[in-house]
Amino acid sequence: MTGPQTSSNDRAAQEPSPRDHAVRTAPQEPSPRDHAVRAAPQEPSPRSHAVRAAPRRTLQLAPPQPEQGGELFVSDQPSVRIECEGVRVSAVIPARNEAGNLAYVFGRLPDDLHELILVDGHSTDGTVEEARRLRPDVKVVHQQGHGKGDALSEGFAAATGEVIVMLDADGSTDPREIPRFVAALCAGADFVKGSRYAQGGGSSDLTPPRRIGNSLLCGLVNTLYGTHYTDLCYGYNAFWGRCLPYIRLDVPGFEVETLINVRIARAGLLIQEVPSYERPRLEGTSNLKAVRDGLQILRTIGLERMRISQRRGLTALRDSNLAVLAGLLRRPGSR
Ligand SMILES: Nc1nc2c(ncn2[C@@H]2O[C@H](COP(=O)(O)OP(=O)(O)O)[C@@H](O)[C@H]2O)c(=O)[nH]1
Ligand SMILES: [Mg+2]
Repeated sequence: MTGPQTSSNDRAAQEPSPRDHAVRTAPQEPSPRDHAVRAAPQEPSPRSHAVRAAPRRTLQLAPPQPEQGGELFVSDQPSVRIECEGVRVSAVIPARNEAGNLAYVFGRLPDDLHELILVDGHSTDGTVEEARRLRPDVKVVHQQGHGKGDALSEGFAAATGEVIVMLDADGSTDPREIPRFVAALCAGADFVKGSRYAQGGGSSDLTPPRRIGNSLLCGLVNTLYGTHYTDLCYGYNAFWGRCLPYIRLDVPGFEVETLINVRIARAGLLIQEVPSYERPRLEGTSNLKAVRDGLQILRTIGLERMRISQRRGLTALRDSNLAVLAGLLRRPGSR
């Protein structure tokens, strides 16, 4: 937990600008095998064209080793390491009454993590105490608002690593997959998205209604934004901290992953899917209600689309006003 501190608050406060694009290193095109998802930006810039035309290169990722069937675990397994030199990785874990699951989750974290941030959502089961008992170095953020989206927003703001990994506290997302996510970032991706549908991924947690809902919503986002996502509503992702200004989280609940995926795609960043295996939560019950939260996700997709259209309209209006003004200014000189 050492090294220079970069404030994510500062980063999040910045508005994305063309300069942000210009300063980042040109990402490499991943191979189709690695499920690269290239978003077609809605308002392409010269920069995003340049990125898309980058030469292809195969990303060297650790081969997926899914453990099928949701069987339990193990803290006596050999430890894993991220091994991406000079890159500090912050793990952000939202938790609401997950005390019984933390030993499993924390026990599987890579040894060389820069920091572990647990965002507590007003838990009443001793989650915070258990987290501190297991990992005295854990950074606890006491969430002010409510919901997973709000928790992630507060957790991202507290992160000081160059890379942020978001995963769940219920044991469904395996922390031992973190090196796979970080390797894809270090190989050139801007944003790495876990996918249960990519080859080598899977889920023993998805119920039929959730599977259908996820697939319909994913299809809708792909149609609207020209993406090729294979999974949408999954909470295991990793990204460079410099992507935060593009994400600008402003939703409280489970619609958060969808919003992140839409905004990252709109920004024209290089998105890489990696396979991930989701197990059923170990203890406790899910906070998600399939119908309520499914409808909220649908609403979020619609609102985001409207927001983009309004912005486009305002840009067009501004451009036409500027053209009129330029015409008026030219007249005296042209006489
Ligand atoms: N801090 C915080 N964490 C939450 C909240 N709601 C859900 N979570 C966490 O988000 C993760 C995913 O939530 P979960 O209930 O398992 O939803 P599911 O995986 O979609 O069934 C878990 O680690 C939860 O503890 C919340 O309001 N605040
Ligand atoms: Mg869960």
